Amino acid sequence: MACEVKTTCPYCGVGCGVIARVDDEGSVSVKGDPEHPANFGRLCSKGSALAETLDLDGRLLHPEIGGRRAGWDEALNLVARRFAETIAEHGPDSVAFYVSGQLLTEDYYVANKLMKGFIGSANIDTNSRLCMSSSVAGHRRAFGSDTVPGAYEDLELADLVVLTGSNLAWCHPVLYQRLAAAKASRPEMKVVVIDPRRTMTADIADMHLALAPDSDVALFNGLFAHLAVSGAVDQNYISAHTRGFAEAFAAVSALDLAELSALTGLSQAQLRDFFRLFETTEKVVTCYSQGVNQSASGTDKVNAIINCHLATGRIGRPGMGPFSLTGQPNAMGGREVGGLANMLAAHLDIEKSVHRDLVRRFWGAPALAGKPGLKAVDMFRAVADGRIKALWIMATNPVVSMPDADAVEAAIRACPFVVVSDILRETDTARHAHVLLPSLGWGEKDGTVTNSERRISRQRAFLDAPGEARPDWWQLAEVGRRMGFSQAFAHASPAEVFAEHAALSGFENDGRRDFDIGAHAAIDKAAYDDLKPFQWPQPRGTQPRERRFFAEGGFYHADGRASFVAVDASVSRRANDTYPYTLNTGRVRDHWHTMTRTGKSARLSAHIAEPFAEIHPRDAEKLAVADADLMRIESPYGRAIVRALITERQAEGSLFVPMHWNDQFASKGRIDALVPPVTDPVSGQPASKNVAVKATRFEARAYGFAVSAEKPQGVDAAYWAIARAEGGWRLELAFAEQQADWIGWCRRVFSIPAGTEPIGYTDRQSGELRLAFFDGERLLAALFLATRPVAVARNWAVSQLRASHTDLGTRFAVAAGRPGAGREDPGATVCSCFSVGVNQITAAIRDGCHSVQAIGERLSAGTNCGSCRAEIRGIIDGCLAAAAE
Ligand SMILES: Nc1nc2c(c(=O)[nH]1)N[C@H]1C(S)=C(S)[C@@H](COP(=O)(O)OP(=O)(O)OC[C@H]3O[C@@H](n4cnc5c(=O)[nH]c(N)nc54)[C@H](O)[C@@H]3O)O[C@H]1N2
Ligand SMILES: Nc1nc2c(c(=O)[nH]1)N[C@H]1C(S)=C(S)[C@@H](COP(=O)(O)OP(=O)(O)OC[C@H]3O[C@@H](n4cnc5c(=O)[nH]c(N)nc54)[C@H](O)[C@@H]3O)O[C@H]1N2
Ligand code: SF4
Ligand SMILES: [Mo]
Repeated sequence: MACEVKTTCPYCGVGCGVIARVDDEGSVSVKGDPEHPANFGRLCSKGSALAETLDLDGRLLHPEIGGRRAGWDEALNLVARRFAETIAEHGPDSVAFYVSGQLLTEDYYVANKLMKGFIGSANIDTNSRLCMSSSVAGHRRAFGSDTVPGAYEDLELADLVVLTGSNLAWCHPVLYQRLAAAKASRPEMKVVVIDPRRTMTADIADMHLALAPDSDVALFNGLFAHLAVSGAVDQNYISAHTRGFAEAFAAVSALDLAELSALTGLSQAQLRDFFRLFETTEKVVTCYSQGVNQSASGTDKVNAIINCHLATGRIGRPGMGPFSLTGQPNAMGGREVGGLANMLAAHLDIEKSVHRDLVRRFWGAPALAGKPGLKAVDMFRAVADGRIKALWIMATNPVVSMPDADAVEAAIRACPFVVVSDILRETDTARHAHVLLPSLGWGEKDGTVTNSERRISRQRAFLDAPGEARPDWWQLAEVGRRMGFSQAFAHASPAEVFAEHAALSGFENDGRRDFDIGAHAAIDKAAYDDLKPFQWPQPRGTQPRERRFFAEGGFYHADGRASFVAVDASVSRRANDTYPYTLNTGRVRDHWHTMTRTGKSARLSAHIAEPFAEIHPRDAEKLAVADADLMRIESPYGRAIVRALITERQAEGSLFVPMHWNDQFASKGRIDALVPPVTDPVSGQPASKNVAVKATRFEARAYGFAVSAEKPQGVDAAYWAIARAEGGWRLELAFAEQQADWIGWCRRVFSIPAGTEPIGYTDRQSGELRLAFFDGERLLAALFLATRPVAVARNWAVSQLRASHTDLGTRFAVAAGRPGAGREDPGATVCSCFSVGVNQITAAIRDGCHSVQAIGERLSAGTNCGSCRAEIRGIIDGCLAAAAE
């Protein structure tokens, strides 16, 4: 029977409410939940495409031991036994869990309890170390707790929104849309974007400050000095609620504009304008994300920002405050359960004996960890050098996402015992596991997540568990029980875990700790199933209510005051003579992390189908790299091969490469292989956005593009990248040598049945070769080769996989690689909801559609999720500028 279930999107930290509908035939569709206070019905491109990522293709459906299918009992017994033996022989610190901000709070709680309370080590760290740990550290230095003071509404209420190190348009698209809508209704509202490159987010900015990499501390220290000198500081707030102002001011007071300009690469006029705008606008929100966190000075950047808000008392009031945008759906929940190696559950501090004692008593823990454990980068070092001998990796793919990724892979490969819990059977990490445990994925599992504004929402199951997959919390609790802790891990449902977590948050709290959801300590299954999204805190005996922190002080340092932190403005330049470029890494609009889920969607894969490097035209010229050429990028740690995307949006001297591509989708796209294991000294967060590299043009003898109905197998090319496409797959290729037998190559790679003859065409002079294989009217595969990057119209070629080729003419058109009359090439996909390509948009612009709205009316592009609206605006601007020249 058809049913509708309210749940929460599993992607970014905006935490949008989703209504999933399963119809009578079992097919799933999703829409935004109009009642959810994060999105009020909106969804972005990734959220809208959720239903396309739920197929069982590639899923891990049974436990495996050493590559063979095993039963749950056997697998769990083995995990429990190997962990127990390793601990008995080498002590509790010889084992570790590496978990994820994509776990649900209940999973995370059980993992943390098992490691820190019962195994007796704090060697549990999470991919949030790579994501949020600088924010956590900065919050704790300033506030005495890891508290996000404000709410999303503040972005709408502010008169100035500063976005620094955040590509909100692509990474938090629904929040970006809320901001864009607020700005459209109140045009006097100002937006400043601070990012070395001009991202899509900059398109709504009144001011884009393309600062030099990692010069944020200098910029915000300069702002702090300006605020102090111009009299914009709030002396009452400073004296009533803070400490350390004088020291922090002393650290910045000598900075003059000339020096700041040299440090940040911004002109004095830009600095003056920004400082003045901030000074004269009371309602300011400063949002920040990975351009701030992922840095060797990440924690200092966070404190430099917070200093400016504390100095002006602009915190915790409507439309005001520093705002850390969390990345993963449950980055915040993970912090609440103490998933980081240097935290305890319920925002308690592992380094405080009273806090340890409290948790010990609450859990009845026999072996509460007495000191912080190893942070991610150090954890994998300890795996590499043999200190850690048993490792359980859950809901994260470190072979792709950790810095020094090749070394991380080698460490995992060498580790005596590795357990991986994932939803997929083959990931770059899972292939090295001794034991593979099949987890439930989104739509199958039940639990809670906390979004960036402290709002706890339910994820609810609406699909049956596939195969023998089981929830992550259950796997952990089973292992806990089998290690002899049956009472502590007797939970029978996520509701019971949540109730215990809520009870701990309220235990001996009395308002002394920020995180308190004691109101839910006695929640039963029915109430849990019914739980509406609510913001914490919600102490025992209170009703949910929206509140902000710190407008009236009340910080969590012992004296109740916030700390100013004196931070060093010097900028360390990593690029050098041998490695002259700064490699910056991050995200694209339609892919999620290591692509294990979004890589399944043809629609999402059509936006950007291969790994690329954004490079400034002058740098491209220096390197003799033309558009669509391939580039080799190298650091002392590793190398990658990616497509060149020449654009003035990139700053000279910098390259931007997405973090997403893994070994399943590209030959050499794992960019973290190049990123050194350099971390922030306070937070331990890797500096993934400032890597010294060199770049060269990648020379190939032949370039290719192919489409194939079957997934390409065993592609032996110097460069390849595959992507899902409607009706099959698309493949980009480059070869160091010409092949002697291209037909045989195609037969093998595209699984062409014997006896199927290609139609083809070669031009020996130009080196062009086209081959197309048909099964009756259906295209099986087509390969287009040239000695230069192939210029065939990609989306047109892809669409041929689903077209029927009744007459020989259209088959030859495929082989010729040219759309016939009446078959226009739509161009690269811009709007993934309606599959509208760039060529269609430029044609509409030529026809007089000169606004995003007009394009929407003509082509529907941008009218559903809206994630592509910034790009459409960019295309319009580009076309109109070109026409004006
Ligand atoms: N589409 C999509 N959305 C996502 C994700 C995804 O994988 N795909 N992942 C989610 C997760 S887990 C996270 S953590 C968030 C991340 O969200 P964001 O932090 O917004 O995304 P990034 O692209 O990693 O980096 C943001 C920007 O920081 C800039 N930057 C680089 N160096 C500096 C610097 O020194 N100073 C400043 N001020 N800026 C700099 C980069 O140029 C980049 O544009 O996105 C979440 N949302
Ligand atoms: N160079 C560079 N590196 C980066 C970043 C960057 O900006 N630049 N960003 C960093 C950041 S902010 C982050 S958050 C990380 C993200 O990096 P990862 O966490 O490694 O990336 P994901 O692809 O999200 O990995 C999640 C894994 O969990 C699996 N999975 C999905 N659902 C479930 C489930 O319910 N249970 C279980 N057990 N498994 C599941 C997926 O199949 C996938 O294998 O990358 C970091 N690495
Ligand atoms: S903004 Fe998009 S990815 Fe993020 S939670 Fe909302 S729908 Fe999901
Ligand atoms: Mo993240």
